[in-house]
Amino acid sequence: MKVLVLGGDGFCGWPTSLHLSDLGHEVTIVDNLSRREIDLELETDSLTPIRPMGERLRVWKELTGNVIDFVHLDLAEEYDRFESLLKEIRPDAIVHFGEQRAAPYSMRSTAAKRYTVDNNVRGTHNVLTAIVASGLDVALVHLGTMGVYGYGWSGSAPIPEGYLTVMVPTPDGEIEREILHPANPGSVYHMTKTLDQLLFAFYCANDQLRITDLHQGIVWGTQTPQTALDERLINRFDYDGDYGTVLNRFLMQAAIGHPLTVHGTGGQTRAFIHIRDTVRCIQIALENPPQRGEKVKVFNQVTEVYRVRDLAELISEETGVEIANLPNPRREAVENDLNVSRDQFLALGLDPTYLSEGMLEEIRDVAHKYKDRADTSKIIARSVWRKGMETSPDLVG
Ligand code: NAD
Ligand code: USQ
Repeated sequence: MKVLVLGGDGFCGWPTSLHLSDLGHEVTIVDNLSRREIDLELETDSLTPIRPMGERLRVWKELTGNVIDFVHLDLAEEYDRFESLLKEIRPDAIVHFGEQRAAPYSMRSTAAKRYTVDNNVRGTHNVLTAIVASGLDVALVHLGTMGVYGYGWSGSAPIPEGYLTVMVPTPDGEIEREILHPANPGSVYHMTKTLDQLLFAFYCANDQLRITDLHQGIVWGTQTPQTALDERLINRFDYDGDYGTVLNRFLMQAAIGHPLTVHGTGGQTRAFIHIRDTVRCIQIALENPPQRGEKVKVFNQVTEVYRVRDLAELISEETGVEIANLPNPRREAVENDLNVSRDQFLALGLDPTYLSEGMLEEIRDVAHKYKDRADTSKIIARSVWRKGMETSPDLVG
């Protein structure tokens, strides 16, 4: 297949591009490198030493003989170039990772809120209109998030894969309807993903586009077999208060002996998936696209569910590092349960990497190895959901 990977320089997009190239697909990465620019803005950096795109692609070709092309393009701002690119390459499939993906970053300022909405919603809409304009029968796989459902909204009922069957009261009695699960975003970033869902529903119904939306949980881990081939192919590892996600942050904090930064009581329950399983899920989604005329196919892309304080206790027991309960900079439920349906990927052959197997490898091979690159002043999360909310001072000097 010819595959365009939008956002292919990022944490999920880079290992996915290598995985698909390794399988023999012709991959073209499209990215505006905005994630690297945001690191400069935040004065932080990946814990792992990621190399420039040109070097990454040269090394991949040297080691495997496989060529990946790269197009520097802004999906939100450069519509005409994107439409021309589609017509020129005529891809069979597009994988869309190219959005601003950090909830704390999306809440840190008015400018960041506006940027996140402009970038994500315009970018996704541009992708959809370009597919229609090109007339191509291309399968689109989009990375959505578990956060579109809200956490614990349906109590102990499992969160279905995208759709909910409801009874609608009418004067003539109840009628059964299948609806998109109600949207319950907890940040401006998560809100953009709920808007993406409506765009997909419309273009699927109106233009019969073939779309898969992957509602992914929090991705942890760093390396895949391909990124581990050579240090110059290494994947990024975010640990800062805006972009670092909870499990990788805890693993990095354990490696440098920093107290584990639990927000509040750590009662939030979230879904997780290892990066090795992310790339496999994308492959499975590409191999099982919806037919023309079928509704948007939604998968819950998660393998495990943990409460944040249980994660902290697990890592603390394993490594001896202490736990710190800090003021929570977010507005979120103090405690929530989460029960997620995740049958489709397992039925299609996914064999997950569980935390019990991957945790020590991650601490030893990545977090500990690169611990000297850590800037401890970037660890505490300081982007608050509402002005005036309390945040913690740095815990180490
Ligand atoms: P990332 O920030 O590392 O990668 C996103 C990439 O997209 C970056 O390389 C960035 O430069 C690029 N990009 C952003 N806006 C663009 C634009 N307008 N034009 C071109 N390129 C653009 O993020 P990630 O962690 O790899 O996440 C990828 C996708 O997966 C996101 O959409 C995110 O919402 C989703 N997701 C991520 C996680 C996670 O834990 N990392 C979990 C669930 C879902
Ligand atoms: N948390 C802590 N301590 C920390 C960091 C986070 O207690 O040091 C808590 C947060 O308060 C939150 C939970 O851990 O309750 C998860 O936070 P996170 O930053 O790991 O995850 P989140 O903001 O939800 O976002 C990440 C990705 C996003 C993706 C989402 C999937 O950045 O792109 O969409 O995970 S999900 O959470 O399933 O919606």
